[in-house]
Amino acid sequence: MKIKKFTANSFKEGKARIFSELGDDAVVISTRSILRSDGQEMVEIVAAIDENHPDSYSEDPPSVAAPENLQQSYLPKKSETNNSFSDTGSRIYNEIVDMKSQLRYLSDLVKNRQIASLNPILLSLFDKMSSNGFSESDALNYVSLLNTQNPNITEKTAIGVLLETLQEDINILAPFQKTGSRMICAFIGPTGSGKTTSLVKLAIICKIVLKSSVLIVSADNIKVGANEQLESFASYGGISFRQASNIKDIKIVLDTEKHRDFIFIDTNGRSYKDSNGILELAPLLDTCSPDMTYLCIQANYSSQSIEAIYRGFRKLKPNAIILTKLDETEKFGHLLTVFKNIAVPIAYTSSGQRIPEDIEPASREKLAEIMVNG
Ligand SMILES: Nc1nc2c(ncn2[C@@H]2O[C@H](COP(=O)(O)OP(=O)(O)O)[C@@H](O)[C@H]2O)c(=O)[nH]1
Ligand SMILES: [Mg+2]
Repeated sequence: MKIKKFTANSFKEGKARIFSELGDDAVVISTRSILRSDGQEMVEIVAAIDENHPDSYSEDPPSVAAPENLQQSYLPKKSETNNSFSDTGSRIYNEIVDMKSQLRYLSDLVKNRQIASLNPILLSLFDKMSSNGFSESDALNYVSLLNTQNPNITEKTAIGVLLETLQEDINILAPFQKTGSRMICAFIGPTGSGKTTSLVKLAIICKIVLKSSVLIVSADNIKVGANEQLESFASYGGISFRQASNIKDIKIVLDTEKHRDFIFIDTNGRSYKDSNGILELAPLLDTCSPDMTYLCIQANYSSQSIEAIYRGFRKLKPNAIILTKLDETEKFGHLLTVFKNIAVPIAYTSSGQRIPEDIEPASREKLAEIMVNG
């Protein structure tokens, strides 16, 4: 297969050159709009031709090595070329690929035009957001909004309005309070996501600040040393501790600890990819029927991973998220995708290992601030 990159003034011109140079069976693989250094908009098209195809234009060796998957997914297989039905199929397929490329080209074009229409202040804000982890399209959506509101906006006002707009998109949950009846809180999430540490931090805060009667229960019977670790944390905070290695134990604990204000239940970490493993926790949670189930997620994961973790644990019906390891997170703009795509609010943020200091109720202001300014 031969792959070649073309740069042209328009998509139409580029396609004409592709067909004249590579032949009628050339396939457009990708298209993007680019800006030349003199500001001229150009289109860059990557096209390919299967040299095994009977109509292929040349016997020359390929100028660029073609990845295996491109050969498999974009071009008709050689055996199919003798079959008119397959020919029609591959022609339709090529047209779809072509249309998708054109759509991508058009969306790039719109994006480049939007960027070009920004004044220098909004352009530098767009750059700042992009380098702080926002996706290009999110950054552009927000600054374009500012552009339409007031084209002569100052930097200070722009940042102020941006922070306010972002805050509206951040869904948070107020910290829990003593309610007068027993509150059961379960902590779930991937291994190492900070479940045990967050649980102990909150348990100590409940005991000291809310002057509550608190019990910590370890239902983590997989991780070696998990019970001992939690027991020593509990004793460090002067908090009662019980272990429950099965559903029967949990029932006994809940029946005999009715006088508590709070019961905090620690669970085993599970990989978000292990849906069976996650579902194994369901009977435990059904038995406890927690008032709150906190899903602990590390903020330093990519937005795709965070969303995948949420999707993995969604079956256990978490009510809120505890975002952990903010202190080990480089950029925060990616969290916007999380706030927009995950229906569950953020309850707490954790920014360190110190118990109990390094946890606080989620704050829209602080989250928006770190997203924009790092
Ligand atoms: N830097 C940092 N470390 C944390 C934070 N939360 C938890 N950790 C550490 O991450 C490790 C795993 O935490 P742990 O609570 O045991 O995770 P679990 O497996 O989900 O229970 C421990 O070393 C914790 O001290 C945080 O917010 N920041
Ligand atoms: Mg743990």
